[in-house]
Order: sequence, then structure tokens, then C-alpha cells
Amino acid sequence: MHKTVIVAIVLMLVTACNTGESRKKDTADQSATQETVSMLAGLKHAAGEGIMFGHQDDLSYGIGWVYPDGESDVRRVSGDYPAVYGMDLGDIEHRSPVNLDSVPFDHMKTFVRQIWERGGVITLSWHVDNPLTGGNSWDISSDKVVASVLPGGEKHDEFRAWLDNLAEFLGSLRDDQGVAIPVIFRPWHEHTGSWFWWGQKLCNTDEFIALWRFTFDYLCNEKNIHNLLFAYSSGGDIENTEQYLERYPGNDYVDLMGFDYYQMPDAGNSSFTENVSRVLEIVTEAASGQGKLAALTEAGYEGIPDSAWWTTALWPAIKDHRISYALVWRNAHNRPGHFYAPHPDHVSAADFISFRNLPETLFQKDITALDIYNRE
Ligand code: BMA
Repeated sequence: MHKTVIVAIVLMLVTACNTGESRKKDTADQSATQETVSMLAGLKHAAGEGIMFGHQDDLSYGIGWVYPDGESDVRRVSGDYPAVYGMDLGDIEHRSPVNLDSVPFDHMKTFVRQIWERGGVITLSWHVDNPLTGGNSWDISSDKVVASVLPGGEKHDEFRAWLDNLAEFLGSLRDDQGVAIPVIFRPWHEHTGSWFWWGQKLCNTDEFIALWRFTFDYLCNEKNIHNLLFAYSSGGDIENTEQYLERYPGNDYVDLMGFDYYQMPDAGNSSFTENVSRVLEIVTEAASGQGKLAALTEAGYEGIPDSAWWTTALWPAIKDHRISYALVWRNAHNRPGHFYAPHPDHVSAADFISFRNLPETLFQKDITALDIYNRE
């Protein structure tokens, strides 16, 4: 072949590849909806403005109330809703009308629409039952569960059916115009610990990565669910980058990288602050190296016995890190003492208002103003 023809062909190929590259979406799911792509761009923008505050089950119940429209312990204390709202899909796999904490899935759908309308951020975890033993997420009596749900495994067909039920719910999150509402989906969380059936000692690295990729591929490519950003979130027991990334499923499967960390009653504020900050250093470095968002995906101090915890323990732990959000766990209405955000009479309520008033913390009104869904 003539030399100039070869050069021309090579140039054409290079151009074609480059065009392909530039068309590649930022989201892990290459077929993500425009709203989902915009959400990711908006979240990246917001991460440069401050740290969003999140609360699990914020609209579902709180101390002394359950399910009234518009109620929120965070709003009752601070005058504003959180920017990020966590919800859990545990038991959707059985098409149960309520989740594992008795929140009706129909209520959740309404909350998701309300949050979307006010420009807030939704993140969904999944405390899925154990398909092999019939127990719950915490049933670690067998280390064969992950293998059993993978292709070829004895529970694979059942697991697909569970994912079908999950997909039906995720696909039903739509606004009045039928637009699929984008959410951060955070499956297989705290996998570096060994308290869930998908945890560190309950499967090997290949099995965990296969579980993640199967879940992603099945939801996105077989069920055509395209309103998801995928969050990879480890437990808090992280010593170094290598450990954090040991079971990372790959850049093509993840949008956000985080970890969960709770203050233990006997541990003290300084150990919480130092450890969260230390692990955030590892996580934010890993995330920025991969072009991903970072977050403290779950945190808290059960009952918040320290009146100044928000500004003297949580804030110093997160303030120097470029993270998207920090989410505290739920305020159980039927489990005394099991709450992680203050209520109006709580000892830390005043300090929470100081935390909310920091210019770098973002609550609902701040995130509404940033208009994160219309940035791309
Ligand atoms: C745990 C506790 C449980 C709850 C679960 C899922 O940390 O709050 O009571 O069932 O999360 O929300």
C-alpha cells in the first residue's frame, strides 16, 4: 500500500477514536439519561462550593413522628432540609410494600419526587436479604452466598428475579412528566468489613467484583435502568489505598467513592476526627485520581451525647477534604436512642445550627440555588 494512503488511514482511525472518546459520557453508565449526566456535573460543581449535609430517612420519620408530609428533624432543628436524602431499598427484592425499617415504598416514591422538585440529592442503599440462607443482610452464616448468586450459581435465577424487582422500583422513580429521576445507588456497601453476606471474609475479590459488575450490567444493560450514579463505599476500617481499592470494580462501574464511619461510644471525638480525616485523605486521593466524586457516605455518633459534636468532631474531620457530601444515619422513631441527627430538644441542637450556618456546609436551600440538575 502507498505510504500516503497508510498515513491517511492511520489519521482517520486516530480521528475516529478521538471522536469516540469525546462523545464518552462522564457517567459510568454510558447510556445514562441526560438528567443523570447533568446530576454528575452538578455534583462535581457543588463539591467545589462546599460539603452537602445528608440524613438517612429524613422525610420518613423522626423523634416522635412518623410519615407526616414535609416533616424532617433536620428542618425542625435548623430551619432547612438536608441537601442529600438517604433511603434504603431493603426488602424491595421481595416486592414488599415496606422496606426493612417499615417505610412504605410508595411513600419513598413520593419523597423522591418532592426532593427532585426542590433540587435535592437522593442516595439509595440496599440492605438486601441473604438469598442462600433466607436470613437478612447480616446473616453471615455461609461464605458461599456471593458465589451462589453469580452466573452458574444455585441462586442465580432467584437473584435475577430480585434484581428485576429492584429495577422495577428504580425505573418507577419518575416525575409528573415521566422523566426518570436520577439517584445515587450505593449497593454492596461496607464490603471491607465482614458483617454483611457480601463482606470481606464472605467472598473473594473476584467474586465481589463479579457481583458488582453483574449488578451494574444487569440493571443498566438488561433492564435499561439509566437514572443511576453508582457509589462504591467501603467500611471505615481502611489503612491504605491498596486496601481501599482491593475490590474496586473499575472506573467504568463507579461514579462516586466513599466510606462509612461511626463514632463508637468509647472512642472519643479525637479518634473519630483523626480517623475520618485520615481515611478521607485516602479516599479523596483515590477518587480524584480516577476522576470520581468522593463522599463520607455514612457517619454519625449514636444519640450524639456530645453537645458540640457537629462543630468540634464532624466538621474538623471533613472540612479540609473535597467531598461531595457527608450523610448521617437515621433517626429511628421506634428504637429509643438510635438517632444520628438532632431533634429540637436535643442537647446538640444549637451546635447543629452553628454547623448549618457555616458557609461551607450545604443544605437544601444552598443546593436549590446551585441548580445542580441544569449544569450540563
Ligand atoms: C442499621 C440500623 C438498623 C437498620 C439498618 C438499615 O444501621 O439503623 O436498625 O435496619 O441500618 O436501615
